[in-house]
Order: sequence, then C-alpha cells, then structure tokens
Amino acid sequence: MPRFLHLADLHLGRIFHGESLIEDQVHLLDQVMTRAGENPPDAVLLSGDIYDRAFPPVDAVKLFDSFLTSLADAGITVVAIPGNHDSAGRMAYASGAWEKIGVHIRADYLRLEDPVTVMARDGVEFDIFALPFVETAVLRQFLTGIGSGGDEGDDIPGGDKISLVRAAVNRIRTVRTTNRSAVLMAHEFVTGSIESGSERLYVGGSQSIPSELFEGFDYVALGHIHGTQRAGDEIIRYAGSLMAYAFDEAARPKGYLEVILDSSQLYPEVNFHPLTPLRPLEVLEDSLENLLRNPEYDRCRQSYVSARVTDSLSHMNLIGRLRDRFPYLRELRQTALEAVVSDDSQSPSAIETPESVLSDFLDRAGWEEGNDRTMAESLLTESLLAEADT
Ligand SMILES: [Mn+2]
Repeated sequence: MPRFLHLADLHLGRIFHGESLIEDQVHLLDQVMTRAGENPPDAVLLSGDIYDRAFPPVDAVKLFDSFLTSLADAGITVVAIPGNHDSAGRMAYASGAWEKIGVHIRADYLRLEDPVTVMARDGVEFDIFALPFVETAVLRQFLTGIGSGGDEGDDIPGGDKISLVRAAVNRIRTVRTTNRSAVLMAHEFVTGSIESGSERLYVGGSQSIPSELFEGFDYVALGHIHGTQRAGDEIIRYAGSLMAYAFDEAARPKGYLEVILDSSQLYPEVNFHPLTPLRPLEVLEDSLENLLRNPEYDRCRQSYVSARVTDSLSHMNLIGRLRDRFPYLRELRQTALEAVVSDDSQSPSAIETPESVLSDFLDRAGWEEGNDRTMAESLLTESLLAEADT
C-alpha cells in the first residue's frame, strides 16, 4: 500500500528571539532521515514554508540541500511546494534537474494538472497533485490564460482567493484518474483549523479557504498552520511545523504525519510521529527565588526558556542571574509589573530590546509579517551581532 510522510512548515533559517535555530533544525531533519532510511516511505511531501524567508541564510540552504540529497540517495520520491515564506522563483532553481532523480519541486502553477505519479513498493501507483501557495495575482493570470491581457475569465467570478483556489482545484479534479489514489498538496489557511502564535500574523490578513473546496481527494497534505490538526475533515490535515516556533506552542508535540493509503478502507491510516527537539521550549512562571533555586527547574537548563517572573518588585541584573541558571533564556517577562504598566503600554514585552523596539515600530507602521519584515528584522540582528563582535 502507498505510504508517505507529510511534513510542512520547516521554516529553515528561522531566527528565534535573535538567535539562529539551525542546529535545532539539523537535529530534527536528521531524525526524519534516520527513520526514513530504516523504513523507506514511497514519498516525502513537503507542504510549503521550506525556508523562513525568501532570501534564506546559507546554512539553511545547505541543510535543505543535504536533506533532499539524502532522500534522493535513499530512492525516496520527494514533492515540495513553496509556502508564503518561500520565494517560489528561487525554489524552482534546478528543479528540472532534480526531477530526473525523483525530487519534484513544484513551484509554479504550470503543472497543476500534471501529477507526480509514484509507484509504491508493492506496485500500486498513486498521484500527487501540487498547488503551490496561492499568489492571487499570479494564479489569476495563469487561470485566465497567459497573454489574455489579464481579463478575468468567466469561470473565476470575482477572482478573489477563494474563487481562484476553487477554479484551480476543479481543474485538478477533472484530470484525476479515478482508479488511482490522489493526494493534493496546498499551503493555505483552511477554515476549521486553529491558529497559534508563530503563524497567526501571517494569516491575519489573508482569506481562509473553506475545507469543502478540497473534498474529493484521498488525502490533502496541508501546510501553513503550525499545530498538527485536521482541517474540518478527517483526511484534510496539517502536519504542523517542524518544531515549536513560539512559546505559546511550547506544550504541543511537533513532528510529521505518516499516511498509508489503503483503498479497502474509507479513510487512509494517519499516524503522527513526534520528533525530539534539541532544546525544548519551556515557559516558567514563578518567583525569582524559585526560578533560581527550585531543583524542579534543573531540567530546563538546556531548554529555550521564557521566564515569567511574578515578583512585584524589580530586581537588579535580572537577565544576568536568570541566564546563569538558564543559558538558553530567550524571553523575560515580569508579569506583575506588566499588569501595573499595561494601562499606558501597548507592548506586553517587559524588556525593551532593539528587536522589540523595531518590532513595535513595524507594527505601528503597519508592516505585515512577511519577507520584507523578516528581512528588516534579520538585518537588525546581523548588525547587532556585528556590533557585539567589534
Ligand atoms: Mn505559511
């Protein structure tokens, strides 16, 4: 029976509170590779947001390179689509050559109706259709016919995101072969799913897609939402992100889905496989005394820590003392003091760092989350690091 792994929202090259997560990401993809090597699936599906930004750092590009190379060496078919964080144009680099060794990077809409057909180990074939993240202007132009001068076609009423996705998926439906299982990949916010801290802002302004539009496939492999979940239907699923990218996701398991298409069953078998993070995220809310002394927190010395100090008095050198105890302290809040100042403060963040000042500024200037904003933030981080080095 066809068996594949569904991953999404890798966000390679992500910066977390000013620090690179590349070691963590190497650690996680190594686990995926080890397990895929021991029990090779027929395919690995990567449902968008491969990178965290359109201009990913070199170590992120190297990591994706080695991951794809290892999968190709193991003879595993790969299908990847860009998400809203990726530059579709850059992801498409050398995709024609990759394709010859079973790595299918579907970065544009030209091949919507041309599935990747995979032969499972038992000889059963199945089709994987790929809908890259929908850039409405680009998809509209594609669906209305290239060179038509951008007039909206009769089949795309309004031409808004929902109509465009409906039109694109309908095209795919008309070509799917009924005697073969068909999987659809997409990177969208689908109604019926729950948002979390690390992707909330990205979806704030964009339209969500009713899950009914994705019906009629044997499985829909979604990316975009960082918590693993169903999207209104048993077989329309988010794999969730590779790791927790925000402290409000600290308690959620992260990993990937294994999907087995059993045509004798109503639904495919879907198993969640958690990954072990290099450094888990921990939110610790307590008095300073307890945070520093309580042996219960010894286990967090190697974790990324958000310390929420409950004391109503401020302390000298709070960051330094907490960092001695928790070397990977990434966020510090003084919850009691926040309550006092919250009347005249917009920001919930208690420490004013250059990053938080920039982030506040960008919020007020109305810059939405996206590549420009990520770039502004990383430029600041880089210049701060350069300053610290000199
Ligand atoms: Mn996304």
